[in-house]
Amino acid sequence: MSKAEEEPGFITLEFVELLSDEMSSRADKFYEMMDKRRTTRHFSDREVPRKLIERAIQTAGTSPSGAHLQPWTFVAVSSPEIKMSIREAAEREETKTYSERMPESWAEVLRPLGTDHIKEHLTEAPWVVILFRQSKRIRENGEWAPTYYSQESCGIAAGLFISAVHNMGLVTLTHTPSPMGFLRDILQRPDHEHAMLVLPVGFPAENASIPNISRKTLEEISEFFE
Ligand code: IYR
Repeated sequence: MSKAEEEPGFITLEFVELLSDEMSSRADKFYEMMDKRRTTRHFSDREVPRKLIERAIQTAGTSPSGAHLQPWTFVAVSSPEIKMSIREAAEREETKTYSERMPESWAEVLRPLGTDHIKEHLTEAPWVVILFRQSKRIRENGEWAPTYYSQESCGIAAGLFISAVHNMGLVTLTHTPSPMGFLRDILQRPDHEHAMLVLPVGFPAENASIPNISRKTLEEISEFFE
């Protein structure tokens, strides 16, 4: 009997070691695939089967989380009426953000990305997925208790969602209308759930454009101590 099997609540990790060539080749291929991911604001209205969205959400649900509380709810919307309500509310907030709330230090870094208060992607994309972060949970005795590292946990889950969408040949955009309290009302989520990210998912529009920007190099983003 292995050590793990003697401990109640534990099982043995199933780990299949890869040959070192296979490890390198998978590392290269995954990086090259992910490096082709680009964020676009221009979506086609072409339909995407619900099964693909379910798979992306399931993949996001494999994320590690604080105390394994999995403090996330993914709300997937394809209803044109609900997408329109979200767009109208987002554009109302974003109009104020761009015209009144945004300091020049923020506007200057957004300019190269070509963003504005018009959020066509919220009605054009066939699916709009909203990630809600759960800041609290109910204990078995009915009392409320906090969740832990829910921002970090949901951030990691969002990264896995974005990777899954890219890997299945679709595009998504990380949209953060601000403030985004209206999403709780429209989507009827409880008070302890906080909208964190809006992710339209679909095919890119024909001739979708992207900013001509590049990524930092390995040297710029890392430091090694050996
Ligand atoms: N929430 C606004 C503004 C915005 C902010 C950042 I930081 C971006 O990277 C892009 C946009 C919007 O969604 O337009």
